[in-house]
Amino acid sequence: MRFDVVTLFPELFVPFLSVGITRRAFESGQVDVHLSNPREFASGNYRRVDDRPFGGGPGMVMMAQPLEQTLVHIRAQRHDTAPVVLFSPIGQRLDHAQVQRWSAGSGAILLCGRYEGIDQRFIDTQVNQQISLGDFVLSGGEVPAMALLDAVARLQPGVLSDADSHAMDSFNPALDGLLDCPHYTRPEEWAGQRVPEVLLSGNHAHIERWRRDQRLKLTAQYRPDLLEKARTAGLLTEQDEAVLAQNI
Ligand code: 9D3
Repeated sequence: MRFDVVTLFPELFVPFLSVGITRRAFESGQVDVHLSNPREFASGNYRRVDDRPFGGGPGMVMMAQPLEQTLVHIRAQRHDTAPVVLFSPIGQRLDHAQVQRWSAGSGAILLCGRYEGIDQRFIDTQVNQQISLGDFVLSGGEVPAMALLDAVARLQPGVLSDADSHAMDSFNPALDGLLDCPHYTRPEEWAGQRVPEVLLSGNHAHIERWRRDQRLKLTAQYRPDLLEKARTAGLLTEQDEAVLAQNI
């Protein structure tokens, strides 16, 4: 798959693409990321990419022309009709289901906004979808674009050391949409706190039941909305309900 990122700050992506478990996916081209800077496609001696808003008001607006020229350049390289995704606070919030769809697709053109926004005429004619990271204000779309690329890259086959360990992620349908259980590693006692004995027992049935119980309790405590979803979807057993009833 190929992702073209349109950003005024391509240098932000360079360290991101070269570290961690996702590095191999990016460096091998399994997730092929190309960076384009609209400033290179802006006209005039000053290569302006932003201007003052018509009608007045604070901040600057990204101009349509440099963005359009950037798209022309990208479209000439990609022989497809990849969708243009704008990261924007008004977009639909990114979730695991969306990430799974992107990770099974052939890529997209990811547009990172800066300043107060982008000329609406460009959005109306060129943008297919808007994605938000949540209801808080960032200074641009670069961090959301990296979030999407990171989430997509780690779902690629062979990226995680244990080929199936993302089957164990919170939000993965394989865990019935419950939060993940707590994890422990050596030493068995740290700062006066022991690891739960069941995890040292070697009894895998007990361990799995304990982990399921922890997932249920954590989800009830932190994300009752997710628990209700799992219940409505018929994913909770009588034993699950009994565990939940014990600890209210
Ligand atoms: C004063 C109105 N602001 C909207 C809340 C203007 C504005 C603020 C921040 C316009 C753009 C931005 C930059 N944000 C993003 O580009 C962005 C974003 C975000 O701020 N929050 C969550 N997800 C995203 S995706 C892109």
